[in-house]
Amino acid sequence: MPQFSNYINGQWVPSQAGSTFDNINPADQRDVIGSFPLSAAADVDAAAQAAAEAFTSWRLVPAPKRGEILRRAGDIFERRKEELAAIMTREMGKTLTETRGDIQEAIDTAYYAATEGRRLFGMNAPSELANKMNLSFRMPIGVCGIITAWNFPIAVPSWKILPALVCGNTVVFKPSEDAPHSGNIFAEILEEAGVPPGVFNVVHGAVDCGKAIVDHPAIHVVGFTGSTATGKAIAARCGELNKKVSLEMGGKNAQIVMDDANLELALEGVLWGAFGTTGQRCTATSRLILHHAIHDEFVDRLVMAAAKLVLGPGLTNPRAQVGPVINQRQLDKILTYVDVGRSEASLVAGGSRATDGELANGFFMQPTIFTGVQRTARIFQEEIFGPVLSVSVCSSYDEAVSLANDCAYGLSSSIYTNDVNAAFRAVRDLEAGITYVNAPTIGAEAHMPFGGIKGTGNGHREGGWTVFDIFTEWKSVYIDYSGKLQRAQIDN
Ligand code: UN1
Repeated sequence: MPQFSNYINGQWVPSQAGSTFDNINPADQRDVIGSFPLSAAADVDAAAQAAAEAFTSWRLVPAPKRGEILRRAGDIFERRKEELAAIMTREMGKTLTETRGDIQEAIDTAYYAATEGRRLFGMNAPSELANKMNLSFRMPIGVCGIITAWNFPIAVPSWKILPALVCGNTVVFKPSEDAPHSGNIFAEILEEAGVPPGVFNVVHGAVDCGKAIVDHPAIHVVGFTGSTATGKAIAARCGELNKKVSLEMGGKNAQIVMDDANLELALEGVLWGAFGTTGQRCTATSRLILHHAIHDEFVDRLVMAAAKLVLGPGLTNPRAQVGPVINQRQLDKILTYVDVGRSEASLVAGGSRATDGELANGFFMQPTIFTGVQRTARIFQEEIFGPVLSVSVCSSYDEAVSLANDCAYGLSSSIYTNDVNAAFRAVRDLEAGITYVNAPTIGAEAHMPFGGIKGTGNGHREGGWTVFDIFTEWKSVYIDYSGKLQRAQIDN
C-alpha cells in the first residue's frame, strides 16, 4: 500500500511516532488509496518552527514576486487538473465534473491572489498637524494554521492558503483526514511553483493534530472550515490564547419558490443545490420553502426528477450525478436523521442506503425528500450534510422569509420569483451571508466575499478582497517632516 508523508520544511517526512491512518475510496471501501501520517504535537511543532523560521525571509519578498509564484501555482493547477480531479474523486467521491470545478476555484483564487500581490492597497489620511504624513499598510501576521474539511479538498484550502501566502504569511496546513492526498498535491504544486521550504507545510492527522495547531504558540492565526461544534471549540481556545480565528461552519440553506417563479428553473436549481455534491456542501440546499399555490405540482415534479438522478462512482461511471457520502460515520448520521424525519414529516423520496450493483461497496445514499416539515422539526433546524431535503409550505412572501430565517445558521439563501419587488426584498430580508435570486444556494464565485452570519461564521469573509482582512494586520505609520516636536491632540 502506498505510504504518504507530511511535508515539513520542504521535505517529505513520516510522523515522528510513526503512526498512520488509511485513506479509503468512499465509492468502494475495498480501494485503499494509501496510509498517511497520524501526526501529533511533535510533528506540528516541527512544521510550526519551520514556518516561523521561513517567515523571517518570506515576509521580505516583495508582494508582487510572491504573487508571481502563486500565478505559476495557478498554471500548474491548470496543467494537473485532470490528474488531480481523479485523485480527488477517488478519495472523497464527488463526480469528476465537480472535482474539476473544485480545482477551477483554486485556479481562480491563485490568479486573484497573484494580482493582489500588486495591490494589497493601504490607505492614507491627512494628518491633523502640518508637515506630517499618515499612512497605513497591510502587514503579514506570521504563521497561519489552516484546518479544512474534505468536501472541497482543493478549493477551500486555496481560499485560505493562497491569500495568506501572498500577504507574506507562512502556513501549517492540516487537510481533512478524509481527503489527505489532495493536500499533498497542493504541496507538490506550491513547491514546483517556487514556494520556498518552510513557507508551506502539510501535517496530516486527526483531532489531536488540529488541537496542536490551534495551541501552538508560533501560530498566530487559525483559519477553519468544518462543523459548528468543532469551530466553536476552536474559537473558545483561540479566545483564551488571544489568537485571530476565522471560522466557516455549518449551514441549513433554504431555497424559496414563490408562486410566480419559473418552476422549471426552480426545479433544476433545487436538484443541483440539494443533491449536487451529494448534499455535502456547507452551501447545499437543505430546506425548500414552497408557496402553497405551486407546492403539490412542484413536489410531484421534484420527486420524479430526484428518482432519475444517477448514483454512482464518479471515477468509473461517467453518467454518475450523485457520488457516495464520505464515510460510514456520516452515512450512519444521515440514516439517523432519516429516522428522525420519519417521525416529524412525510418521506416522499429515498430514505435508504443504495447498494445495487456498482454501489454495493460504497457509502451511497438515495436522494431523500421530506414534505410537511414544520419549523420546529429537527430536520428543519439541524445540519445533516447529506442528500436530504426538507420541504415546507408557506402562504406569502413574509411567511417564506420568516421560515427561511428561523434557523441557527446563516450561510446561503435563495429565492425563485419573477416579481422584481419580492426579489429585492429578499436580498434585503434573508438573514444569510449569501443570497441568490433565481439561482440555487450553491455556486459562490472565488472573487466574491464568502461566509455566513449567525451559527455559520464569526464575522470574517473568505474570497475576493475581504479575505485579506483575515491574513493581515493594519499598521499605521506617521512621518513627521517638520523638524520639530509636534504634539498631537490635547498635548498641544
Ligand atoms: C463549501 O461547501 O465548503 O458555493 C464550499 C459553493 C462552492 C463552495 C462551497 N463554490 O457551493
